[in-house]
Amino acid sequence: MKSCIFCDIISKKLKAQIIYEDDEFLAFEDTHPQAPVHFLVIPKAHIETILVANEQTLGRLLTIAAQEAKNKGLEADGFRTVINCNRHGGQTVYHLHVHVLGGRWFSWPPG
Ligand code: DGP
Repeated sequence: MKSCIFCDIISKKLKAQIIYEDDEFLAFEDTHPQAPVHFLVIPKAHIETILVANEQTLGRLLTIAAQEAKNKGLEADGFRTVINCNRHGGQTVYHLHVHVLGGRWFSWPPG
């Protein structure tokens, strides 16, 4: 497998501000925040894109995303979850991740 930034975060080779961790999932602050709150939720298994993720993984990712959004106080005003996929989706890190963004208003449709 090619080197993967998020696998390095999972193995603690690379430092990150971790906000949630269990045996199979991790959530941490994004280093290039696009909103006052911006964190990522990832599976510890190296799954490249949403296209090859199973139902259980996707369910857990979104459940943890919502749980940590609530912990960040985003429940009342709301927040946005994003999964970028491949080139047109703007994916830059090929390890499946859910972005959770909050603390400001987001336009629709996205750019
Ligand atoms: P995407 O474009 O959907 O593949 O988003 C990748 C995100 O990963 C982007 O918002 C920036 C974030 N990111 C990239 N490298 C690092 C890193 O080393 N640490 C952390 N915490 N986030 C990173």
